[in-house]
Amino acid sequence: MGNYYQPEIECAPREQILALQNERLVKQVRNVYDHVEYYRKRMDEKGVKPEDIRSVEDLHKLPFLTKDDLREAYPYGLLARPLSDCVRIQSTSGTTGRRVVAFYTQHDIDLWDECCARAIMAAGGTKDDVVHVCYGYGLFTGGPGLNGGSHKVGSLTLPMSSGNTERQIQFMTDLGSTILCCTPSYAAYLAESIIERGLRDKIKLKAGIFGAEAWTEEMRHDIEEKLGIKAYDIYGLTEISGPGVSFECEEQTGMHINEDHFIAEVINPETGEVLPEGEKGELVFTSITKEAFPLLRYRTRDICILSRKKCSCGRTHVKMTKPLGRSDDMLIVKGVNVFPSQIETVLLNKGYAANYQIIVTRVKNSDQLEVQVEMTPEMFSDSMGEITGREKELVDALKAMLGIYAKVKLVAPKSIQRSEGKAVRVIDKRDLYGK
Ligand code: DLL
Repeated sequence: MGNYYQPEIECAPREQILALQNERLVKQVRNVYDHVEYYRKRMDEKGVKPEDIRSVEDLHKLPFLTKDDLREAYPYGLLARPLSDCVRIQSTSGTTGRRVVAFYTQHDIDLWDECCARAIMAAGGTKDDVVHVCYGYGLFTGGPGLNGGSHKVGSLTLPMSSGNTERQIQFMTDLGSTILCCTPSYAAYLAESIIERGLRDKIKLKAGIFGAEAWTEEMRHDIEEKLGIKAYDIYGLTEISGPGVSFECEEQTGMHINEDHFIAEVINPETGEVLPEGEKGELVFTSITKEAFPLLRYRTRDICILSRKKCSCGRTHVKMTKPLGRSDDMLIVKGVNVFPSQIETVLLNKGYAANYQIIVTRVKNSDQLEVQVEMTPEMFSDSMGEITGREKELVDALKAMLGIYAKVKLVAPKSIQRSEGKAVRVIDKRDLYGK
């Protein structure tokens, strides 16, 4: 028997989930049409009436919503409840420089917390756990989301927020934290710091719940080994609530999407056509239980694949792969598509830690790709010959993976600035789209 927060819904038969989705979708469409002018206008423009949407099968008739719509409607244009019913806002971390503000009623917060509680219990969490949350607290959804989930489970919650690594480690050892929640890049940094201080035997961690940024399987193994834990992925976005839109179970073959709250579709990002299960495309969500800020057919720009294969954990909700890239962050270097995760895979395979930066410039109309990589302390050497040899090895491995030349510069351990939130992996200096 697995460890579930709401087994009756997490493991419900497919027909039951579908019936719930149909009922909630019909209500939500009517609700936004009646209460949100922005939706009414968009639906009228497309010639769709609420009564045209009778089940999930009709979802494709609705217009998509994008980040541009959110910006256009900023701040209150998509609110479906009076502001006096709202109790909270959260906002995106702004890694792409665009802010989005999402609103929540108390009921929205409760449901969001439940989604995070499902994720914590899927990672083995119980009321006896000490949940160490070092996602940022504040406008970012990471801290508040996992904090709320941990309360629902009844675990002892340490609302650490990000930063101050000394203090993180001290609380972790003194209070015996058992579940660590933070970005994978911060988990890797904490792991390094714990080992450096010789405290690996003093920590009691058993699991980690890491998300909010892309990370590879190689990075997962690295963190698992260094901290002696099982590392679970968690996915979400501010617009749809925050962390806990989907989460990994012990099978670790994708993340279960909380389908009683969010309907997932995968589309061709070029044409908008809905793709069949198993095909790779852009993930689109419809929130069917949100009161304050319900988004219909919201384009996430995250590229993934959905799967309804039976899961050994007993959960019946559809699974998504880790985001395999974004339809808008893929780098095109010398005409070749480059995903930062491909570069990370090469580095970790060659024994480097995930401390690197990708710098793209354009010199005389020619793209230049440079990867700066930190050496591990064991690799660090004064011998130029040794360093040059290592750089050449990486150049060849990157060429094999990407098909193009990337200059490699090895730098001293700890010289690339650490992030307490999302790591800045790519510096694109080309100004491709104008300022
Ligand atoms: O990052 C919410 C979150 C907090 C998720 C804590 C997980 C843990 P935003 O700042 O709005 O929200 O960024 C959302 O981050 O569209 C993805 O591109 C990326 N992302 C989120 N989780 C993952 C993940 C939070 N597990 C955007 N793997 C999303 C890869 C992720 N990318």
